[in-house]
Order: sequence, then C-alpha cells, then structure tokens
Amino acid sequence: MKKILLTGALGQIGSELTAALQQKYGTDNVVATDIRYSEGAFGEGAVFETLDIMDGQKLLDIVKKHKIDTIIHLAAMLSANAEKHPQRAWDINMNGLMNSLEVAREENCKFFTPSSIGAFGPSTIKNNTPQVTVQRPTSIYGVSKVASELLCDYYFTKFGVDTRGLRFPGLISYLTPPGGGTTDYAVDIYYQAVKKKSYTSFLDRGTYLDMMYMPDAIGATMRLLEAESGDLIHRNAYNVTAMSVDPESVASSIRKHIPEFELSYDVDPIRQAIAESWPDHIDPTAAKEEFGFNPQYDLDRMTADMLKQVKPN
Ligand code: NAD
Ligand code: AKB
Repeated sequence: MKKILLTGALGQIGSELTAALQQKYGTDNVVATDIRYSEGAFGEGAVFETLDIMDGQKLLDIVKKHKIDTIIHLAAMLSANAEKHPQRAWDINMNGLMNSLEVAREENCKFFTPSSIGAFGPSTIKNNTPQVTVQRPTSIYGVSKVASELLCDYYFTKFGVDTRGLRFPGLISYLTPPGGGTTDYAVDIYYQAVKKKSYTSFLDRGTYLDMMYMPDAIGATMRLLEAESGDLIHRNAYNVTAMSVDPESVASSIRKHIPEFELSYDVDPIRQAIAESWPDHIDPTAAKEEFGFNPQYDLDRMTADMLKQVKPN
C-alpha cells in the first residue's frame, strides 16, 4: 500500500482511520474524501477531495490523479437512519459500493469495506455466532450489508480484485460522534455520564450486543489490510468483537468511576427491533487465526479511557 484513498473519511471510523494511516504511511500518501467538507479536519498537509460516492466518474478521476493503489470505502448510511430512508440507504450502500468496486477493478486497487453484525438476522444463532452461518437480516441496512459481502466476494472471484472486509460490531469512540446506528447508545451513555451523571437508554435492559473500542477497530483494519492475500480464507468479511454488553453492564462499568450514575429506559421500538434481530455475541476465531486479530480493550479498560477522554470536552 503506497497511496490510499478513503471515502466517507469524515465519519466515526474515517476520522480516526485517516489519522492512523497518515501516521503510518505519511500524510501525503493518504487522500481523504467525503461528501462534506470540514476545514482542517485532518491536520496540516492533509490531502482532501470532496466526493459524492454516487459520482463514479469523479472517484475514477481522483484515483487516477493521485495514483491510488488502495481504496477504503466507508461512505454508507447506518442502521437506524437507513430504516427511516430505506430506498436512499439502498442507493448509497449498494450503488456507492458498486461505484468504488468498479474503480478498484479498473485501476487494480486493493479494496476494503466494513460489513457489520447487522448482516445477521433473527434466524442466525445468537451466541458464539459462527463466521459462516445463516444470514437473513430483517433491516434494510442488514440486507445491504449481506449483499455488500457477496458483491465483494464476486469482485474477488470474477475479477481478481483484492477485496477485504470486517463485520464490525458497535464501535465506541470519542473523536467523532456515531452516524445514526442502533449501537449509538453505547457512545452517548459516556457523554451523558460525564455531563449529567444519568442516561436514558433507547435500547432495553438485557439487550446484549457486540461492541469494540475504536483503537481495536483501527488496529484490526490495519492488520487485515497488511495481511498476505493468500492467508485470507474468509476475506469478505470477518467477525470481529471485543465484548458483549447490555446497557446495564455499561452502566455498572461507569459506576466504578461515577458511583451516583443513574440509568433509566425509554425504549425506541425501531432501534430495539433492529437490536433484537442481531446476535448477542459473534465468534471472531477466523479473524484471530487468519490475520492475528487481537483486541486490547475489554469493557472496563474502555470505560476508563472513554471517561478520561470525554471529560475535558
Ligand atoms: P458515519 O455515518 O460516521 O460516516 C459516514 C460518512 O460517509 C460521513 O462522513 C458522511 O458524510 C459520508 N457520506 C454519506 N453519504 C455519502 C456520499 N453519498 N458520498 C460520500 N460520502 C458520504 O459511518 P461510520 O460509522 O464511519 O461507518 C463507516 C462504515 O463502517 C459503514 O459502512 C458502516 O456501515 C460500517 N460500520 C460502522 C460501525 C460503527 O459502529 N460505526 C459498525 C459496523 C459497520
Ligand atoms: C449500527 O448500529 O448501525 C452500526 C453497526 C453495528 O453496524 N453501529
């Protein structure tokens, strides 16, 4: 990887992945793109291009202009927003992916895009969910993620594009707010704990979902990108997770630092239904075996860091 382009670079993942790639490969060698523009978002000397992923020709022009050899495609609509706008979500998530895969094919680029625990559905085994299992999701986001995994498989087998992907769980971070997902409560809860010492959860007690702290998500992405192609059996896409939590377990972890923290519930039926259709805990064995996935943060270690980082803001 010498020259890397990211789509959706201003989002929750892209803002941290861009910085990590700049540090590793050099600021000049990372081209951040997004439909929005944010002055100075990636520091001095950063290369930024405004790009709507629906414009495949512009993506091709940018890839040629910067002699890109790796595309990291992050632009997408997340689960809760997608459920409000299903047609638009399908358009962005599928046609945006197709545009970027086509450019990867034409320009012979390595290609990474995230899938999600949302690619599973209610008929999937809920605990220790295997890498290869039933995938019949009931959200439009999940339908687009299964189709994305298959489309990436197709581009690998049919055209030889070096596609790679991870099924991310809910990602928790403090730099950029999450973009409208079902797991967003697990980020908001830390901000409200610091601000108000209380939180009202839109997911119900006992709703277990996989989560991971952003440094582990960035680490997993970098490891997968650098892995030998021949080692990757399940290239699109690997189960990855660091913990399985419900709102009460996050609250208990917060109370070790803020004993008076109070948790209440006002359940949102749409996001609750999505959460209930997803696994409680997926099995990341294939990721460990095939590219050395090795998360460093459990719930308590993540909580300590989140509260430290959120406080000054
Ligand atoms: P996000 O919503 O935070 O960011 C998405 C970015 O895409 C935004 O900056 C937005 O401006 C941009 N964008 C939207 N429409 C665009 C368009 N038409 N053209 C170009 N840019 C556009 O999302 P994220 O959390 O960073 O997620 C990135 C990827 O990771 C997505 O595929 C998502 O499904 C996946 N994922 C995220 C999580 C998570 O918890 N964050 C978990 C699983 C999978
Ligand atoms: C969402 O909740 O939509 C995302 C995801 C798990 O894909 N955080």
